[in-house]
Amino acid sequence: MQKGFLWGGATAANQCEGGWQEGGRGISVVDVIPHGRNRMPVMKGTMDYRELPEGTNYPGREAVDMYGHYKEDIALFAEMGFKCYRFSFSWSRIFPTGEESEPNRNGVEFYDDFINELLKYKIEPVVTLCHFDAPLGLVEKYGSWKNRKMIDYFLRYCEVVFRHFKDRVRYWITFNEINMLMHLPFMGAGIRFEEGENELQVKYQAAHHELTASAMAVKLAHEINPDFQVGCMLAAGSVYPYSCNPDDVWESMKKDRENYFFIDVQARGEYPSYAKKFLEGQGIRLQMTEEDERTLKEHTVDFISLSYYNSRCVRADGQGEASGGNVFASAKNPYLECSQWGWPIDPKGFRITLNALYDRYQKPLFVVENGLGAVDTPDENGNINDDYRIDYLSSHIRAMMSAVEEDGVDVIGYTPWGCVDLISATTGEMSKRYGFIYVDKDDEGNGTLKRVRKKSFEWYRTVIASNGESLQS
Ligand code: BGP
Repeated sequence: MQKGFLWGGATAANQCEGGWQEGGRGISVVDVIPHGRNRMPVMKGTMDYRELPEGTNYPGREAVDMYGHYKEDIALFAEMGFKCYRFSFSWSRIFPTGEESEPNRNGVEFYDDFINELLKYKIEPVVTLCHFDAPLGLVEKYGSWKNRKMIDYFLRYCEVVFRHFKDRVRYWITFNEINMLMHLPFMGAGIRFEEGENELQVKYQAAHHELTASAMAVKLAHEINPDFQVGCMLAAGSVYPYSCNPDDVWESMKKDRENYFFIDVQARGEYPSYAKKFLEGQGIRLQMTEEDERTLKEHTVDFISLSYYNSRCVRADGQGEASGGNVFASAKNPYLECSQWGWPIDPKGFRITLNALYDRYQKPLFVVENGLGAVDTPDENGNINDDYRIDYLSSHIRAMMSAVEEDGVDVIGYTPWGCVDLISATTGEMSKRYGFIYVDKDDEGNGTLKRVRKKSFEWYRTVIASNGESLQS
């Protein structure tokens, strides 16, 4: 890979930080998302978290307590040779209710120390501003991103952190997996539906608010420091037609566009014509000012970041077996094996996805999530021999390198997801692990939180040291 390629790892506050009531932090959306069968309805916004029974387990509240372990975790990242580390700020740690005029000093100091610790090891911070969390205060009072007021609160928060970290953070990502808003609106954007509400209308209006806020953040970032690099973030994974039947091909194009829509706006600066027609056809009228349109046009992102876990597949007739995958429903692809959680494993699909995104946008790509969620069982000596994870990551890194070296795609970095074990976003489980570092904690929340290097830890250290050349297990 090219010199300076950003090898690293990725996490997010909502799934690893914990410390939900430490240092004056306010309550966040993630603190009210339960483990268990109510998780999906709450994340979808169809069940009100205030109706959850007593005794509910909220795994995000403690998570893996990176709040109390960050020095140890960062030292382990440094030992693997990380060049960068992608993580997110917890918005409600900085603005507890979202509405304060001044930030919470304790919260800012926490990230000060955190970032200084990274810089001590020459690890480049890559900060996601909003990764599945929003202050619950803004959800309660304004309905979160349904409401245009959110833009102002978000920018107030951006301004504080852009100025404060002006000389220490260069890479920023506005909204994690912005397209998740369509699938898990409460988790993705704090949106709950009222009876009788037109859900599609609400979601696209909220999307417009996020898209506008993102463009305004790009503008502000560049004013504060012209060297800032600001990216958008897509839950990516190309959609294959199930067959060469033109109906399947057409369906796959439509499905891809549901996701591309967001990046088309953030990277090309305007609503694409297919989206305008779609919204019109659905009877959706967005409140959008001319000023919004100008902002979108003039402040597109510097790079496109993405998560890739699996490709998707679609049949126009809706028949056949369904498949799992990173949130979106998909048809089962008979050519692919699946993970223990039923997510297809498709390294070639990674190469295809990278090519498709680069063809479409011609902007640098940053792979900020990729990985295999699997059960890890320590052996009698406490070792974790996660060869399955090494296989998955090796094949995906190989595919990414082919995209770069053979196809000419510009990829600037690679940060596998959950480099230290953390809470799964979709299931709330601890047992769905992604890390190079094992954390002793189970699905019920029991465990010492002790960190243990897995076999993949040493493997990844070698990958980074060899700049991707040494991939075999
Ligand atoms: C992405 C999210 C991450 C992460 C990952 C893996 O959608 O950005 O937050 O959780 O998926 O998903 P899961 O945790 O459900 O296995």
